[in-house]
Amino acid sequence: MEARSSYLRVAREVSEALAAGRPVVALESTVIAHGLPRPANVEVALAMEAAVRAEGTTPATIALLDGRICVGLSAEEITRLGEEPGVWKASRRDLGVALARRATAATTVAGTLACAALAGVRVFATGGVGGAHRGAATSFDISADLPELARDPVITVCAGAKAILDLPLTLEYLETHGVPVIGYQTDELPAFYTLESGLRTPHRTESPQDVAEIAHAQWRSGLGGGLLVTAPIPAEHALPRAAMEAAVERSLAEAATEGVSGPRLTPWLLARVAELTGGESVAANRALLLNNAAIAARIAVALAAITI
Ligand code: PSU
Ligand code: MN
Repeated sequence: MEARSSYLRVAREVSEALAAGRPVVALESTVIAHGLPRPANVEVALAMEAAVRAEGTTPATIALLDGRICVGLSAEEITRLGEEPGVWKASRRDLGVALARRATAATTVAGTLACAALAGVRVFATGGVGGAHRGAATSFDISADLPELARDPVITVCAGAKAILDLPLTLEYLETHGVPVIGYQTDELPAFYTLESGLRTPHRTESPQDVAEIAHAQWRSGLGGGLLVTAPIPAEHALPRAAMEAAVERSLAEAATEGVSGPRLTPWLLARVAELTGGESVAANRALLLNNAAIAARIAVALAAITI
């Protein structure tokens, strides 16, 4: 195993699993600190870890604590991220600053991918990835999640991206940067709370085994880079598209009026959409996160079986 810097703390359970070639699934922490309301956030984070374990896999929730990149957190540390005031939202650009300042930082998809890759974790479960915002053609507001998906050899399992974004532009960007977007048992790109987006994914898969074979081919051939698997929310938890679109339109208009932009924009829109759709959206968010955790765990099991 390559030498690890003193900035990286890999939990014993995780490092033992990695050394033995056993499956590990990375989990992000921005969803705990900024993506879900309290107290659901900590409960959902712990439930995601349990969903990963239920598939015979080791969870590695990732965050920056006390000047170190922590891969694998205790329940107390997860609770700290969910409850401590002033937790940073760390994308790739923020990681070095947060380490030097010893900030408590939750990692976004981009931040988590970068840290997972450092630790050698190959599979990651999240809710929705960031993307090109509506108006990105002039604002240039494109999440750092997208280039990071292209950069690291990690499979990311998500429920697509939220309709707060420009989804066609997001797919274009991923194509340009060479990220395979693979629909999980569907041809349609899911839009987080809703099953349908009206957009097709370029590829489709039926099984975790198939995803593992694709990743293995991409990596062992030397091509490298990441893969994005898009799994729709379980149908019984999906929200109706028209109601979602109305909430999204209203939130976007309010954000523009209030001049919200930059890293604040995504959490602001997420919170506003959650308010407008009531508690329903939190229940749906929980359901898709647990679904993605279980799918990622099955992919990790299949990948471990191939790479042994
Ligand atoms: N989308 C969601 N829930 C989230 C996020 C996005 O539905 O919690 C978070 C993720 O951590 C993602 C980040 O990586 O927001 C993207 O932020 P930005 O658009 O500022 O890059
Ligand atoms: Mn942005």
